[in-house]
Amino acid sequence: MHPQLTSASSSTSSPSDRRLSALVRHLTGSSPEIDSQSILSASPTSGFHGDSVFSHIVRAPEDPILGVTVAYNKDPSPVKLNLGVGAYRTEEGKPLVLNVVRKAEQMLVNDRSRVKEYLPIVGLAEFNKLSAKLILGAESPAIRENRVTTVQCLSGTGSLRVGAEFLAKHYHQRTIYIPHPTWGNHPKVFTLAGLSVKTYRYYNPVTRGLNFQGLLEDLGSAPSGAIVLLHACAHNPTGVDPTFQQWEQIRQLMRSKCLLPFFDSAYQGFASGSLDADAQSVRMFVADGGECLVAQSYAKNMGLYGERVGALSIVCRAADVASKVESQLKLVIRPMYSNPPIHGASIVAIILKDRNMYNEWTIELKEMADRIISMRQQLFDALRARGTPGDWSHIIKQIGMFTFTGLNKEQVAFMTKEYHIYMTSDGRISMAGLSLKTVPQLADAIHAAVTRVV
Ligand code: PGU
Repeated sequence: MHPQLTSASSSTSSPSDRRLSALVRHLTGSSPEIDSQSILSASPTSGFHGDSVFSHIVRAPEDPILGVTVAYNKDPSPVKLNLGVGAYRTEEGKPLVLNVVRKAEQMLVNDRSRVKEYLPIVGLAEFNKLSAKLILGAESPAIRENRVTTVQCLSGTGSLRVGAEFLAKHYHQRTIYIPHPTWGNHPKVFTLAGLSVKTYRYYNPVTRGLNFQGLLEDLGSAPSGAIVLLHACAHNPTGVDPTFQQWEQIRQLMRSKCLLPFFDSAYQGFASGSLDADAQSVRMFVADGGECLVAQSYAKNMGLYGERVGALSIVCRAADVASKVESQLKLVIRPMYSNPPIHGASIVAIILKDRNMYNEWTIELKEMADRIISMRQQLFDALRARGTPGDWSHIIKQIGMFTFTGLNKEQVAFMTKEYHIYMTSDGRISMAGLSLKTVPQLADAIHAAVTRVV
């Protein structure tokens, strides 16, 4: 042993003190050698005075949506059914990788010229261009006039977060109005980005439809310039969207008050089966020449959930503004995750740029949307056949991935306990997780819940 270490082993110091002082001497260069065995053998509790420095930390609750899958995975029942997370399942209850995505991946693998270099901070240029075209329309004057900046982000969530951080840094109004209710992650994303979150009325639980009057009143009394989050289509969790005429009224009101629209487009193509129809709300706001932000996700419409592919577009009034905005977006992204991943964005670019691949995609997308729509009818018919008390017509009226059933927390807990059906506690069910085989099980469970649990 090194003489210094030996001399440190006085009878007054404990073994852990000796290890600590040896480590200090080693790190400060005063001891070129060290008894590494004694450092490595230091157990977490033996040396540093007992408790973990993290022992005060309290266990956080599971996420209200993703936590449903955690609970589902723990259930050993063979009949369990997960209608919590908004993720598409086939008639056989399996996750789906689109054929066109498999093809694109094969092309990527076969192309030996492809490398794994870092992408630029803003991501894959081709992907960004095509994404803007997809949401704003091929003929969009805003794109033609170079007034749009698009950056590749980590799916819809990442796009919202980057947009929010940019606004918190550079926009004069820090208040964002989000619909009530909304996707559970919205308030967290915006608050952590530094915005102050307020809500506007959106849903009427009595009609199970839009509270249009409440929405107009709340946006009408928002301070001038406030940011407003709008679900581009297939509102989550309610499945209730404004009509075309109502969108037009919302647009006029927002423009008259200089409210800044921030669209969350997580379901383009899923509401109606048509990519263009589902982008109408966004295009309406861009057509008037005004400014807006759009967060796009390819999780649902291309089934690229875990690849985390999305884009943030900021539509500006002038090309030079858009280019300065982009320079600042880079400063937001660089310290956050440096630059985005290459694989998923390459898949999307291959599909969007080739006419045949694109057409194939739209067919597969329409099949998914149609299957969801048919599940609505199946569930509605099954409840009617059982004479389940209540008016269930909202199941066929609502659109997109979810039905906001109106079931309360206790009824949801009952269905999970007695029928092994998993859903979020607000009564939202993912219609994409249902199949012909599981509709009767869900209808039985709903019937039992509304007749036995008040
Ligand atoms: N915006 C809305 C309105 C969403 O519903 C979702 C996903 C996202 C953004 C984020 O999607 P990305 O995966 O980041 O692209 N909501 C689903 C998925 C589960 C979750 O909560 O993330 C849901 O079940 O509500």
